[in-house]
Amino acid sequence: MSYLPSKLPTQLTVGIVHLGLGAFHRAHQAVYTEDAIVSEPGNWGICAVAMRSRELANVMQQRDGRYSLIEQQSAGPVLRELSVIREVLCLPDTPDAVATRIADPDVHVVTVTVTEKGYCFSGADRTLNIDDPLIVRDLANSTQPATMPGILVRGLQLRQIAGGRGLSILSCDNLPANGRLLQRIVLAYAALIDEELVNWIADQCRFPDSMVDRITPASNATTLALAQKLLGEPDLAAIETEPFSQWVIEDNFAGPRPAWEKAGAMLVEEVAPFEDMKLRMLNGAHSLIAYLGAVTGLAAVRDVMAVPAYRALVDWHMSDASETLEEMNADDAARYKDNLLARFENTAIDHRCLQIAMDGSQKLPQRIFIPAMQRLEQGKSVDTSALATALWFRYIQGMNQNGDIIECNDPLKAELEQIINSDRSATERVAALGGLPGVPSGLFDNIIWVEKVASLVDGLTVDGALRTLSQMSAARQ
Ligand code: CS2
Repeated sequence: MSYLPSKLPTQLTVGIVHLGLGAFHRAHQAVYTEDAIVSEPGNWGICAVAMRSRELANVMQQRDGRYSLIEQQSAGPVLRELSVIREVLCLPDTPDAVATRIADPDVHVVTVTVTEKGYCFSGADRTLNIDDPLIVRDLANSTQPATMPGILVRGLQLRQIAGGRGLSILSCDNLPANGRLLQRIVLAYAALIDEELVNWIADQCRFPDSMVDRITPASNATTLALAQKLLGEPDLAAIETEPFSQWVIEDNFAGPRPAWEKAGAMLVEEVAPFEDMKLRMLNGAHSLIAYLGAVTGLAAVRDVMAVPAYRALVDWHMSDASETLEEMNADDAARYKDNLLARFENTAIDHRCLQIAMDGSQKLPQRIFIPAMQRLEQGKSVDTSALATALWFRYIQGMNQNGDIIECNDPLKAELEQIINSDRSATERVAALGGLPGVPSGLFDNIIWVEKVASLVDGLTVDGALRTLSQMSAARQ
């Protein structure tokens, strides 16, 4: 059957607030929550908050939170109707309603997907960036916040004032130790508001780490046409995703939570090994593919994977990345890698390179730079990571090798362009990237790394990606 209606009851009150109503939340945590309620009933309806997009909030409100999820299975697409989202709010329109919901005694869990830059951190130690103009604005107007840290702290403040119980606040973004990061950011923000609140949050709330995984491209006209065909009516909120899904959660909650383990999530003591595996192998390879596609004019991940030399590069990169994972044995790594290659090759998934390429300054440290540093320390080759970095450099330059313009999308765009478009040598410009906030300067102080990246930038500029790669592969030890 290619249409599966939702099995949830009509009556379901809100027990979770989710910040960041993107496609990823609707393809991942919402599905686990809906399935968990089917296995073990409970009032775990979701209040989903759009952090910026009024358009999406409107579409979802008109459908009372219902939406279609198309799973691109090998036997063909299957459309599921999801109804676990019971309330949709738009933060810029109703910050008071969002804060009140976070303070609601029936709410026990807040989940967060706001992407890396939504955490407003800076520095190698990733603490709250109090100079971020959005944070400055929120602090000046703390009852009407627009940022994730701002709204969380406002909601927690109302909760504390009402004498409520602590909350479990679960980061679901692709960042290492994401729970601890979120806790650090929230406590630092709260410290600028009220010292008592800091103690209450530290004492009463929990911030579990979690690793999330499901490849979910942004919806496009093809998604909506397919949804209409399978559903028999239009659904502007429809999204599509791959069959694979994984969620590993630190078992560290302040109070009740849905029985996510009944829906396939793993509750564990320590998430770090799973996070490193996924960030370095899947996301690292994704960024490599994204910049390769952007620079060579290939639109989607599947198009890059269809070029044998590029597929071999992705394979090579993941093998190297897996060697930095101390807790993973070679057989498991090889299996995981083969699985990822197959997922990237899924021709039913139109995952745009430019979507993944965005915000590289926030993504590459954990995906590429830190593992590369580890390999350098062990005297191992860093060719594939250096190539990913050189491709990123070419992406920022703003033109692909066919002469088409690429629009660099990054919160540090101005700083990046200033470095990369200056008239210094390639080596000097690559070295200067180490001065950017969040980029490990140790790596960019390393002359082996800097010269390798700079020579690959020259190779890409003069010879293009295929020739540069074939020279790099020929020299592979
Ligand atoms: C991607 C991720 O856009 C990106 O940066 O690498 O969104 C990736 O698709 C997910 O992490 C897969 O779970």
